[in-house]
Amino acid sequence: LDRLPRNIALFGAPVQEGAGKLGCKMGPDALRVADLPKELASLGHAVTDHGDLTPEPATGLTIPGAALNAEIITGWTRTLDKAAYGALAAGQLPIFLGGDHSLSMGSVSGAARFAAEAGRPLHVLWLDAHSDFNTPLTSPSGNMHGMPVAFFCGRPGMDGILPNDRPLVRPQDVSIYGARSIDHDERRALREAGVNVFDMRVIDERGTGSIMRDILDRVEAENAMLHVSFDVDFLDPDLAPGVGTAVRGGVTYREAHLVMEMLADRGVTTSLDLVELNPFLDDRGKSALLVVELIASLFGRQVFER
Ligand code: NNH
Ligand code: MN
Ligand code: MN
Ligand code: MN
Repeated sequence: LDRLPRNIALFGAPVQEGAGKLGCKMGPDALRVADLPKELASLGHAVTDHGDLTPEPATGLTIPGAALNAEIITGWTRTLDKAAYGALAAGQLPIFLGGDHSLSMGSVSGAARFAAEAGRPLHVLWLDAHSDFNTPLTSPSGNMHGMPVAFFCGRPGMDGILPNDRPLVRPQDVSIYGARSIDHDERRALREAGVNVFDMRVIDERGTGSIMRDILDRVEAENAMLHVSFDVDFLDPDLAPGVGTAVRGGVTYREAHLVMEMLADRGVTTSLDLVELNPFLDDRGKSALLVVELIASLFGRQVFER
């Protein structure tokens, strides 16, 4: 088991323009009020909160199709790409406090850029009720939080947000876990690209342990870096109501902890997003508090030392 102390860098990314409902911009502060920095420090990690980032100005972009607030999201993507790359290059483990899921366009791209230079593959574990594989040409909503996986896998249609020759993530290195809402055109594109999709049905059938073991065995076998992107709506909405696009039939309390505990056992996580928490829709902070509890499991809290 590997439970080394980590050098953790927290970055707030109060972006909400990628989602269809307002409120995600309060996410970073809700996670701080729920004591995320103190919980991580109590587990023995060195934690630095770098406060909230701000998006670079970005104008003059033409994206065909439906991409709402594309210029704001482009600015955030450029800022977050640099923050992720810079933290990893400084030997830190960055945690991005969202903010909606469009922030992962930048955080994952920066991690991919660092991994490419380090000569290691980047794997992505996408914990989400949704697959976020739309492009502006397929999206039914135009909301860019439904597009980040397509963006960092290099699906066409979002040129100019970052350089087109940037390092991408290979679709077969992405595992989407917890899916139960996939749009019609996304489904075909996911299959054609070869993304690993573990939907709720397969989780019910195989169980968390078996699936996570396979995902983590591959990360270790390939000496890959691992970016974990935690969309709060991956959890069942009875547990975590503070999200803008709740879908029933989600991951249970124990299933979610087991995902985190198995990640902690392997110690392979190199960067992390906490996204889609909408404190305006929450019930007395319960979603924020649960996220903090789960992240403590991911960073080594356990019932019984093994
Ligand atoms: N698939 C839908 C869309 O593209 C919903 C995406 N919403 C999310 N994704 N919350 O995680 O608009
Ligand atoms: Mn998402
Ligand atoms: Mn989602
Ligand atoms: Mn626990």
